[in-house]
Order: sequence, then structure tokens, then C-alpha cells
Amino acid sequence: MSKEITFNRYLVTAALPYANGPLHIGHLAGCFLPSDIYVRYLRAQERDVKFVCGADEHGVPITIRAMKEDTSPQDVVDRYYDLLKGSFDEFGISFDIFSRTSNKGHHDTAQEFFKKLHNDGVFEEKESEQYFDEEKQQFLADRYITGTCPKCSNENAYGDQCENCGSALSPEELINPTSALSDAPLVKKKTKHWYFPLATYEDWLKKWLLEDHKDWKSNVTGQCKSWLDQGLRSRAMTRDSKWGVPVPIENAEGKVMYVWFDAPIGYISATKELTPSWEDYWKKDDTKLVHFIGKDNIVFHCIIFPAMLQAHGGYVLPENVPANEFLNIEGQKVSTSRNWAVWVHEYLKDFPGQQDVMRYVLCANAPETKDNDFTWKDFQDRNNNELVAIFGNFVNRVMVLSHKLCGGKIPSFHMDSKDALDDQLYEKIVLAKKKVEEAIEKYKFREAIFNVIDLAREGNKYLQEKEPWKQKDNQPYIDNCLHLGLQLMANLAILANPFLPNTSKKICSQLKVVDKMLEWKNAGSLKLVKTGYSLRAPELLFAKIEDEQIEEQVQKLKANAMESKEEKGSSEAINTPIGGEIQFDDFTKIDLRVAQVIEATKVPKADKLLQLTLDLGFEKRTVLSGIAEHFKAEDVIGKRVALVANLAPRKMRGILSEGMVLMSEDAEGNLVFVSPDTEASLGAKIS
Ligand code: B3M
Ligand code: ZN
Repeated sequence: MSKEITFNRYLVTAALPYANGPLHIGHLAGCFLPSDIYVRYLRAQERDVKFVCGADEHGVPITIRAMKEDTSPQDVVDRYYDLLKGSFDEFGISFDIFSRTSNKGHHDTAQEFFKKLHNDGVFEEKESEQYFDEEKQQFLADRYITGTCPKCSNENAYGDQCENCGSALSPEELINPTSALSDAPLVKKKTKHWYFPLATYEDWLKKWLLEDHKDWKSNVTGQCKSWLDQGLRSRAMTRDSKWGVPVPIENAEGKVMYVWFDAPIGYISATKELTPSWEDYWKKDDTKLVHFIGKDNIVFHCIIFPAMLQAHGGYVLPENVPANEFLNIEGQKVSTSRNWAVWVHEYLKDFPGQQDVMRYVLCANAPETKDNDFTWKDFQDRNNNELVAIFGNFVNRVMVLSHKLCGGKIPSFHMDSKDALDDQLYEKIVLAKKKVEEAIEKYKFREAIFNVIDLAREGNKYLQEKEPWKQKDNQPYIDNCLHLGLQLMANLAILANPFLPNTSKKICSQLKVVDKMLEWKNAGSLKLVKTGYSLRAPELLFAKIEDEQIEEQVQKLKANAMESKEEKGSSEAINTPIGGEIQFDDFTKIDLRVAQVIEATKVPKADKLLQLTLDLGFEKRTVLSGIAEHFKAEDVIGKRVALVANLAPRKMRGILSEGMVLMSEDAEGNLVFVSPDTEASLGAKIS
């Protein structure tokens, strides 16, 4: 049973973005926009809430970027901190604080936390062998080790992950592991680290996650369950590195905290920095702590950090972690390295003053339960067909008609002329408030915003049915219709405010009411604007977006990706030099053949694998290929391919794979077949 508690204060966190790249709309859709909507709603409810975030300034990718740019990690994070902060401010993500983990305050807090766990004997100290670069005299983080992916044969896989097929890897699994820092051969050396014994918390976590929090989103619980089912293992919470929070105990020279140990503590340090009463938010049971994150952060927020907090003691645990899935762009995964992304700072430049349009589209299309796709066409459609044609249109009609038929003043409401349509409209307003509220409290922001739009749609219907312009001789009838229209407009401003704050302000300004009207408790009232007060001139809330603007954005997206590909082309050549020399005999050992795909099916329960049947003319082969995320089975049938025909067979998912199909990348980073000219005969040798 989850404890029945009334929460007197809220602490809302959004995942700390790494300070090594700009913000893209996938980040917004994943956690920043939903958290901002939630917090704006809570504030409008006059609840006590703190909204904390900051830049995650440690970790290996930051040191890699610094190395590539021939500068210091501090310089990298300083630059990106400013860029991130600027984007958040301008886009209107209303953090109470956007701190940074390189702050001294954060280092102190993280060190205290670590020391407490250490003094309480929580950590296991273990020696292990890790890869060491003799030339650079340093241990190599998994990211610094490159080699061939055992799953898809990508030669540029990292020691923690293959970016081609997405597999999580360990350096030991890489074929031909090499240092990314130098040409020195890798050696293994002993090193000591401090491990957090997650298994100790397994039973507690199972109960806390699967019994006490049955109301969490199924995508979140599902991921947690699969971690728990696999059994939890101890995880090293320290690293050999110069960049990070130094481990504050004896005999730990050259060790820093694992970035995922210190980053969530960043929520605590940011709260400390924000308010002297930070302990109320972190230590009192009547605080509701909610972490907004993207799905790749689930294990850290639902398993590791809660276990850390539990081990430490004295802190509240998250009440909910409403993680979102991913937002793809025009059908492809966001990739910062391929520059396949819509960058927030560029959006702000290209669409000045149109923050609410993007807020609307990202909320209406939020990847709440599954990955979703952002397309510029959909952006245009939602703006033109929903914001302009429904919401903006209603507000504009009410304003224009009020000026035309009521002299630009708020008309009175004549009780004796009230009709059924008026009553129904009132009921709809009250119902909409309830529905929006319920949806937001359940973190269903799409549903919530659709209810707001639906109410505007009802407003249009009301005007259409009442047709006040046809009742020129019946002023009470006209007055009632526009009086209610204006009250509805004010209600819309309140309900839309968490989602479209700039639009709500514009409505207040046209109605000449102060922003204080936007307090949530006012919604559902028909006394928001006062009879006799004058209105400002009507102003359009939203502008139509033209085809050319959309075309420009699509072109820009493609051009950016292309450019990055070209840049990478040259820098990759430096990073990944041509492999070591081989002799002609070595080459002839590889038997490459022309083959044709005659059957293809997806391998069940394997996201990435297609099972191909290849025709070599004289025989047929079964080959598994890690291309399922790039190609549909039916689309590869008939393709001529180059096959490594004498590769030792390998069993994967219980299927014997007899060879390997050669793949390459096109200019946009998509996988393409290395196809022989169609005239090449099946089974012919490639040499
Ligand atoms: N910086 C990872 C990410 O941006 C990480 C989040 C930390 S939250 C404590 O995906
Ligand atoms: Zn791979």
C-alpha cells in the first residue's frame, strides 16, 4: 500500500543535461517541457513547489570533447552551461534554479554524501584489472576504448556502447580493443574502486517499486522490473580520472566519483543553493519528490539513486518518476554526433516569439507512452489547424465581435435572457477544468492539452450556434453571448497557462486583466472579467506557418546532417586510421561472394536482427544481420549483397549465422548495402 499522505510541498527535478552540447527539442519533449508544465500548474494552484535543475558537468564525454577541442573540461562546461541556460531561459523553462555540478557547493555535498556511505561501511572496496594506456599513463574509461563491435562488426564501437547497433558493451567484449588516446598497446593493470552493493537493496527495491508504487507509468515499471528480474550487481561508484568530484577518503588519490553517483546528488546541492529551507524539501515526509527524466535515465533514478538515498537515510524518496520515451525527428533517432536534431537555440532564432507553438506541438506529440516522431509538417499542421484555426480563431472572434457589437466593452449578462446553450457552455467549462486537472495530476499532459483545445472548439461551436451577428435587434442576446465568450476566453487563459504561458499572458492583456487572474482556483468561474470594463484591440495569438518556412527547416536539418558527415569524414580519418597493414595472402583468406536476399524475417525478441536467406546460386545460406532498425524485412528481399562467405558460423538467438553481409553508411549516416552491380552473377567471387 502506498502511504496515504497529504503533500504540503513539492520538489520537482528535471534531469541535469550534460554540459557538452546544446539543447535539442528531444530534451524538451523528454523531460523539460513536462516538468515545466507540471510546475507551472502547481504554482498556479499556489502549492509550495521548488523546481530544480542544473548542468551535469562531469563524465567522460566532456573530457573527450575537451581533448578533441584541445582545451580544458572546465572551459567546455563553462561554454555549454551558458548556452544551455540561455536556451532554457528564452524558451521559458521556469526552473527556480539551474545550477552546475562543477560548483564547489555541489562538490561539498557530494563528498559529504560519499563519506557518510563510506563511514557507514556501505561500499565494497574491490581491486580489478582495467585497461591502462602506458603512453598516457592513465586508466581508460570504457568510452576511451574503441574496437570492433561483436554484435554488428562496426569497427568504431566504444567500450561501453556501439553507436551503430545500440548494444551496451563492456570493453572486454570488443574485438581488437585499442586506446582512443594513443597508439600504445593496451595493458591491464590493477586498480581499486568503491562499489555500491545494489543486491543488498534488491528486496527493498522490489517492494518499494513493484508494490508501493503500482501507479507509476508502465514503461517505467517495466524497465525496473526487467532490471530487478536480472538480479542487481554491485556497481563501481568511483573512477580513475582527473575530472569529477574527488573521492574524499584516504588512499583514493586519482579517483573521482562516477558521474552517475554525483549527478543525482546535484538535485540536493541545487536545492541547498536555492533555499536555506532546503531540508524541508528533502527530509520531511510530506514533500512530494518527482523526477522528470527521459527513458535512458530510468535505472539511475528508479533503482540506483533511491538505493543511495535509502543507504544514506534521512532523505525522502521519489513519489513518482514519470519518464518519457524518445522523440525521433523526421523518422530518425536524434543523433547529436550526426547533427540530426532540431536545436532549441536555432528554433528560437528562426521562430522568434513562437515558444508556445513548439511547446504545444511537443506536448501534443509527447512521447509519453512510446517513442514518437516530430516532423516539421506536423508542426505546421498543428499550428495552422489547431492553434490558429481553433484556439486563436475563437479568441479572435470573441474580441472582434465584442468590439463590433458591444463597443469594445465587456457586456453585461442578462439573467432573464439566459438559454440552454449558455448553461451547457458553463458546464463544459467546469468539466474541462476537472479533466485538465486530473490529467496533469496523472502526468498525462497530452490528454490535458487536448482538453484545453477541445474547450476552445466548444467555444467556436457556441458562437456558431448562437450567431450573435444575426441578432442585431436583440442586444441582451448579443450581450449574453459575448459576455460568456469573454468569460470562456479568460478560462482558457487559465487552463492553457501551464502549457502556453505566453499565450495566456496575451489573453490577459487583451482582456485588460492582471496575470493574477491566472490562478488555478479561478478556473470554472464566470466572473473573471467584469461588466463595463473596456477591452484592448484584438490581436492575433498565433500566425499561420507557411510551406516555405517548413521546407526551409527540413532542408536545414538535412544540410546540417550532411555537413556534419563531411566534417566527420575528415576527422574520422584521423581518429580511426586505416587498419594495420596486411599481406595479399591475408586478404585472399577472405572469401567475398555476390549473393541475393531471397527471404527476410525479423528475429523475434531481437530489436536489431534480421534473419536473411541468401542465394549464392549454388547454395543457400542463413545469415543474421544487425540491420532491423534500418530496414524492414520486406524491403531487403531481392537485394544483391556482398557476403563474407567463409566467416566461421556463429550462433545468435539460437540461430546459426553463416557469414556476414557487408554494410556501409550513406551521407546521412544511414546504413546502406554494399551492393555489387546487378549484372554480377550470384556466387561470383569479389576480389
Ligand atoms: N546527464 C544524462 C542525460 O542527460 C544525465 C542526467 C543526469 S540526471 C541526474 O541523459
Ligand atoms: Zn554494434
